[in-house]
Amino acid sequence: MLDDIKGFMNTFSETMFMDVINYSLTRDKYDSMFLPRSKYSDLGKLNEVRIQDNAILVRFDGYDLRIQGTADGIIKFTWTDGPVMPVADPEFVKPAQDGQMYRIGNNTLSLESDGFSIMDGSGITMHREFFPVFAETITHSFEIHPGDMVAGLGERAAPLNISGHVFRLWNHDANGSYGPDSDPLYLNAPVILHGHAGKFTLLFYANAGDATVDAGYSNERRVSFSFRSKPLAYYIITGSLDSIYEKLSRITGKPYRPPYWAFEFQQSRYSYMNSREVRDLVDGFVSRGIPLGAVYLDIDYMDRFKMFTFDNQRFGDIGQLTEYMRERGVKLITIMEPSVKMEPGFELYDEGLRNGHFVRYPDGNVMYAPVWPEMAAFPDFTDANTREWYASKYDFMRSMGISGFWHDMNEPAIFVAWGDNTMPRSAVHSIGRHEEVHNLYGYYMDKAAYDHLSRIERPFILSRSGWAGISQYAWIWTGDTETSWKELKQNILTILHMSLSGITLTGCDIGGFTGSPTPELFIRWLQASLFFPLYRVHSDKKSKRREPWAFGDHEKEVIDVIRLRHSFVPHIYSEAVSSSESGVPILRPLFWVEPDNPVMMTVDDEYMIGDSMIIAPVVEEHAVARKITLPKGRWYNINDDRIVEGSFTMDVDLGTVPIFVREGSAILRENNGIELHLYPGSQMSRRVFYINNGNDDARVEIEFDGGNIAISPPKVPGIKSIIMHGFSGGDLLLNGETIKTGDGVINLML
Ligand code: MIG
Repeated sequence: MLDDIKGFMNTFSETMFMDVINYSLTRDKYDSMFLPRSKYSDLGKLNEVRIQDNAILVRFDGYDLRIQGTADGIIKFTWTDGPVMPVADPEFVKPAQDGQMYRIGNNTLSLESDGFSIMDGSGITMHREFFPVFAETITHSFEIHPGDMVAGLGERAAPLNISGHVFRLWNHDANGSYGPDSDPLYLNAPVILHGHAGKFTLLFYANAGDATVDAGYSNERRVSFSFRSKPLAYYIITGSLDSIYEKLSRITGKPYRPPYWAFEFQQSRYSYMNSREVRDLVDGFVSRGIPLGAVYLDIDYMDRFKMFTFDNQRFGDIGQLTEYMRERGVKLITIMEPSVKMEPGFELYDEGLRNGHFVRYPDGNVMYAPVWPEMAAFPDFTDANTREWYASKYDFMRSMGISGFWHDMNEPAIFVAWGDNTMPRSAVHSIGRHEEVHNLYGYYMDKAAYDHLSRIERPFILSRSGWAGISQYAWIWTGDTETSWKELKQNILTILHMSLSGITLTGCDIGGFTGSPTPELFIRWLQASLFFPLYRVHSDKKSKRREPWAFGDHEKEVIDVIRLRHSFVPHIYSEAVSSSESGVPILRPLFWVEPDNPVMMTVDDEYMIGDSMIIAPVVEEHAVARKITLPKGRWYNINDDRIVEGSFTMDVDLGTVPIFVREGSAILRENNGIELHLYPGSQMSRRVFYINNGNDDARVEIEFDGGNIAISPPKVPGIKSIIMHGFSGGDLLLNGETIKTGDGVINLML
């Protein structure tokens, strides 16, 4: 505590204490004067149901409900209007009436006395919901059963199955450190997956305001969303898990296609303080031959935390630094914040003020609040002109050689003396009151940068906050996690909840943000994160150094994991391209492939990469053995090419990373050039992968049919060699030509 106050005094000027108190007072004053007390009128009774154009209209006393659906399993319910959300409606088809039932595409909707049910083509009830209750909040509920899977809601420090818990949807700076059960966190997405009897339904609410989600806590048979603001509009999506996420991405936006380099190992800390330190860091990697894709500059690179500035003393030679790094193949990424220092004469501030780009109070006064640059104004990113104005400043950063941007504090986070550490609820944005659109602040900051930068290249933006669909603009990391074994385990699930919310470009601070991991914990964290799209070491100011060579006797083990990751970069990249095509998340829980097996619902310490690989990282301290559960089918242990199945226990040491490849798969590996590893199977299978060559990605298809393998196009561009696994003698046909495989692995030079 005393330490924190001392730190505060060293960082900020004397007036900062008063600023924090003044802001908290001003916020409370405005909120009490201007926030309307919401009281929604009653639903009343149902008067009429009819089909009009491509919708079913259901008229209640208080509300006109519109139900629309697609041919392939999306049904939209619109009960009210409200602020415009960044969603796109899919193409709706005309429903058909059949007594009390309505056919919408391949689903059937039935109207009941207290709600609706949705049945699939075989007549099985997929979803049953209740008429909403309009009172001080708007509450919408649906039914769950014992043993059902409930997951999603964005970034959650929760178990894999979230039923039995209560959550809040309100993007929130976790105040410097969090562990399991902390709620809410930086990114909330109103997306929830419900699995019952091997079938899944997903609900997506187009609402970015404050909400509480009671997931079977008060009533174990119900999940209830209580929204404080409008709209009440939601999409119900049915189908296979793959098709559910493809359909969700049609509404919320598809993940973008990221640059290849962003998947390489990244080193960060709060903060590398000057150019010298960064050069030494890069030299440290280069001289040891450790792969390094990017280095981050945290807030101390700026001149008094002013955006788009560099401290002259410490980073006066920024252009030379980035040039030095470029020659060594390393990118530099800078932290960016939404706050614009209130300082007359500071051009960014003057321009923003002059052109009305800042968020205001309802009476028209600009809303100022203290954060790193002390009193600051905040761009209204919900406005397209403001977005373009702010994002055009990134050109300066690019001209200094900065390749990527790290969006922090964009919940937005504000320093307060008491109360909520964000903007006043009554503040005004172009699309609504802050309380109605709060969860979109970071999303629109990311969109600003993305829209601008993507005109010239594939951008890299790493963001702390966001909303559903954020992967079309930015990557997300799980923020200020504590350094502990339980958080290491938790973090895997936090990432999977994001996947199950359709957010696919994710990662964490490897080693945890606050604390200094033992070498063992650090190595296990590197291993557990092996396939996270973002692979970045980052930590707090007070933490011990985390460069690979800071781990003494364990330096080699640390470097081995980083090299192992590096070998998988082409494959993870390929999965990311597939995800940008399909909308299906890269990382998945095991139940994805065996949704009707209750055992798979309980596996919470393994994850899948696409549908061909599983990692079962060791996440227990001092472990000497690891229990592994695999979904049905035959899997290759990647370390010895043995076929394994079902459940078994494996001996492990500190270097063990259990990884399994499904038979009938193709895996790309980097090894001084790209190798294509083929794992033939007993059944026919088809795989698609992508190989990056600069700005293009070559699409390659492989068909496995026993010992007969067909690759198209036959000469795969950019591949150094093909490596066959699992052949013990016998002949193999590759594109019709016989190949003698001999024993084990062979290497085919093309
Ligand atoms: O108020 O920029 O989550 O990664 O190092 C803390 C300093 C601000 C929070 C981020 C963290 C970053 C830190 N930031």
